[in-house]
Order: sequence, then structure tokens, then C-alpha cells
Amino acid sequence: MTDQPRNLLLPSMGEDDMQAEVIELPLAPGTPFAKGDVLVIIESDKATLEVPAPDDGSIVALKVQVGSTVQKDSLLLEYQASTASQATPTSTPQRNDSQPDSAPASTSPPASPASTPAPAPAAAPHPASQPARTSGPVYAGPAVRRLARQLGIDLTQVSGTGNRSRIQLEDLHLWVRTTLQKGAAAAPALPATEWPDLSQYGAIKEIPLSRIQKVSARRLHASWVNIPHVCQHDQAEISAMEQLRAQINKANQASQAKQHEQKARLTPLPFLIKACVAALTEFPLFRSALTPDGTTRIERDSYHIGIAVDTEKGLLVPTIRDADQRNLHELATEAAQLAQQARDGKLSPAQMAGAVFTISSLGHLGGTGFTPIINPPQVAILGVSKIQERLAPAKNSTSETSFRVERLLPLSLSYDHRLINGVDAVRFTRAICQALEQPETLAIDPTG
Ligand code: CAO
Repeated sequence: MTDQPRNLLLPSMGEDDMQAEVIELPLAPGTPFAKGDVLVIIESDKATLEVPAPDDGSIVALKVQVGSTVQKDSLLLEYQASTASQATPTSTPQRNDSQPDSAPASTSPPASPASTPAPAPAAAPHPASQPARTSGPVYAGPAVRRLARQLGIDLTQVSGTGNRSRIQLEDLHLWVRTTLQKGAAAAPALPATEWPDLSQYGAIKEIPLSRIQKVSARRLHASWVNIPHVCQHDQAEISAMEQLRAQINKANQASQAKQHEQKARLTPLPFLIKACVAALTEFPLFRSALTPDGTTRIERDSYHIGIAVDTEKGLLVPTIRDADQRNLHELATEAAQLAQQARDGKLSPAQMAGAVFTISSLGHLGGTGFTPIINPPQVAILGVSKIQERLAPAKNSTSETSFRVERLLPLSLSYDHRLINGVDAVRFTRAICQALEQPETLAIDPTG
């Protein structure tokens, strides 16, 4: 013969004997429990309290619901004691305001019906990495619940390592740590772009990207999303440089015809390299690297210049080493050789490493300006577009009808705005322009 259901009343809460709110009913009617299991959790203005089971048994009927207001002697639930116990019908709530949460004493865990959570393994080394419970009650003490509420954590997402998967403070701490780490790792993830079925609009052909295209796509994307790019545009008036270039090329052609030696033809590129070296010498900021955490600038005292080369298989950037030590012809020869090697697929990784600054020249094709993407760990890159010609008033002329042709080389400097400010960028780009506008200095052979 079974005992009559017993009442579980809210016992005295001592000095906190005032109205409180039911915030959790961990067990549903019919669920067996062991002595000490938490049956009701209430919260007053001052504290969160849990009402433990006075004995082994099962809930017959809940007499309150979450949100109910209760006070001392309120009927919380009816339960059926599983043995003719000596237990008193009420029990003492456990205060956990300042104490660490601990699992309730449970000497003989009841058999788990399907609706109760499966017990956690005795030793769970990484509870935060386990899947959180998907159904069933959450076992946790007031301290854990309070912290979870303060942090806005849904305890159903947290795996507990205590008795009956009870969530301990340590479990919550581990969950927070793991979630923060996951969040940090996931932070760079971007919302995916939409991908419609393109074949619905007409015939399509799928062409896999080359390895080089895939690698450069990944790097360009990483640079674009990690580095705040700003692009500074300017124009260098290079009439004098073009005149000098034409003279040198003509002289070389003549001497080559005589001596049968092959010298690389000068394009604007070697002049640009020299002008960049001059500006980089004056502005060390632009030959710096910024550590990935953004806290330290690494100044580099080398003048290795990367040259973007377009190849059939994708974009490659070989490095001209020690450009400050080379004359125009050596730079032109090396650029031509590296570009050829790039197009033949014969560059080694070492030949593409170590640059402190990059030049991307599209000027032979056209364009008036573009936004080149920085090649980290570099902090700036110079884009070069097509020389433009325009009429300008002749220098020192008083006549309104006296004009000359100006040749303007459009330059686009992308820079890392975390490290470089607009004023630095204008000064640096101006310095490149001024160097190009005084070609005699560029033609000086550094090797003597
Ligand atoms: N304006 C007008 N003409 C230019 C010019 C400019 N800015 N730059 C070069 N030219 C001329 C050259 O003088 C040459 O003509 P001449 O023989 O009559 O003098 C002609 O264009 C071809 O030059 P080039 O391309 O052979 O040589 P280069 O030194 O200018 O450039 C290289 C070499 C390897 C940089 C270039 O061939 C190249 O591949 N550029 C592509 C870079 C690239 O893809 N950047 C994009 C990166 S972002 O996607």
C-alpha cells in the first residue's frame, strides 16, 4: 500500500522571509527524484534559493508554475515518497549566495525514465566540447544560475559534469571560455554571398581556377578584409623623364648595334622603382610591417621591391632585391627576367618573398587609376596607370597662346590606414612624384 501524497511547502527563508518568485521547476510531474535533488528554485530580491527533495520519491502534481509568487508555507508541489520515510514534509532551502555550487547528496540515483536526462559520464574531460542537452531539466545550483543569468547564458547549452549532469560553476566557466575562443576564431567569417543557379539564365561552362589563382584569391581576400585600405591618387609630370628615357633607349640601341650586346629597353618601371626607393628612404613608415595584433610596427631597412606580374595562370609578385643598389639598366634587366620567369612558371618561392613594398603597373594597358590591394606584411602598394598627355601653359611664357605637352603618370597608392595617415600618404606619394619629376637624380648609378 502506498502512502498518501505529501505536500512540499516553502520553508522559512530566515531573514529573507518575504515574497519570492518561482524561477525554475526542474522536474515534471511523474519524474522520480532522490533525496536532496532540487525540486523548486525561487528567487527573492536578495537571493536565489533552491528547495531540495526531503526524500526519494516522485512528483504527483506541481502547485506552482514558473513566475508564481510564493512565500513561507506556500504549497509548492505534491509528491509521493517512495519509502515510508521519516522525512518531514518540508525541507530547508539551501542558501548558495556566496558558496560554490555543489551537487546534491544522492546515494541511490533513481532509474531514469525516458523523459529524464541520461546521466553524464563520470569523468567528462571537456564538457564544453560535448553537445549540450537538447531536452529534460537543467540541474544547476543558485550560484551557477545567477551567473548564467548575469551573463545571459542559456543553461540548456551548457553540459554539466556533476551528478545527473548537474552544471557546476567550473562547467559554466569552461563553456564561457570555449565559446569566447570559438567566437574569436569565427569572427573573421563573413556572411556568404548568394549563389543562384546560373544555368537557369543560359548555357554555362565551369572552369576551375588555377592553383596560383586560388592562392592569390585567398591572399587578396585576406588582405582586403583585414586591412583598412585607403587609396591616395596623384600624378607625376614625367615629360623630362620620358625625354631622358627616350634618349637612353636611343643611345643604347646605337651602342648595341655597334657592340652586339643586348641591353634591356627602359620602360617607366625602373624609374618608378628608383623613385619608390627614394621615397621609402625618406619615409621609413612605408617600409614597415604591422604585427597581426596591430600593436607593433616593424621597420625594415631593406629595399626589396615586389613587382606584380600578370601571367596566364594568375598574378605573381617576384621580388627585385636591394633595388637601392641597382642602376636603371640593372633594374630593367632584372624586372624583365623575373617577369619572363613568372610567365614561364619558373619562379621559386624565395624569388617571391621578402619585398617591403610592391609596384603594380597596368600602365601599358591603360586606365586612369585603380585600387591595388596591399600585399601583407607590407603596408602599402603603388598602382600605376597609363601616361596621359595634356596641353598646359608653357613654362615661363607670358603668351596666352603658348602651350606645351605635359605627360602625366597616374599613381594610386593603397595604404594600411591602421598605421598610415592621410598626410603621410600624400607626402609619400608626392615624394615619388617629385623623384620622377627630377629624372637626373634617378639616373645616377648607385654602384658608381
Ligand atoms: N603608361 C604608358 N605606357 C607604359 C606604361 C605607362 N604607365 N608602362 C609601361 N608602358 C609601356 C612601356 O614603355 C612599353 O612600351 P615601349 O616598349 O614602347 O616603351 C609597353 O608599355 C609595355 O611595357 P611592359 O609591360 O612590357 O613593361 P613594364 O616594364 O611596363 O611592365 C610588368 C612589366 C611585368 C610589370 C608588366 O608587364 C605586367 O605584367 N604588368 C601587370 C601587373 C598586374 O597585373 N597588376 C595587377 C595587379 S592587381 O590585379
